[in-house]
Amino acid sequence: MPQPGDAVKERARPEAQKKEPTLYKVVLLNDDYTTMDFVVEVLESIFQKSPAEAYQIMMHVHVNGRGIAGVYPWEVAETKVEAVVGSARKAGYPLKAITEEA
Ligand code: TYC
Repeated sequence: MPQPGDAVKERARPEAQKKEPTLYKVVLLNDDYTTMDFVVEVLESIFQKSPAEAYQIMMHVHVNGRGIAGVYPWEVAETKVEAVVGSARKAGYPLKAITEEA
């Protein structure tokens, strides 16, 4: 039977338990050539946004130059960026997405 005070039962560092995994923002950047419709499609298909939210985010990027498409663990964020850039290039658009530590 484990006893109170057994090393394996104790948390060596209680704060380690609380530590969040590092998250990254996927930031969409505005440009003059990618169509609004294409950006909305990207937000719906790659970031699982509703049509209303996708339109809102797209307009935010259009007006402010940049905006957050989503926040994810590093590998997921990098994969989303690759998906955005891949589909944009395939469609002939210069749309850019970057990751930033959240
Ligand atoms: N500015 C683009 C236009 O007027 C639309 C746009 C929005 C492009 C967001 C990129 O990340 C973007 N067609």
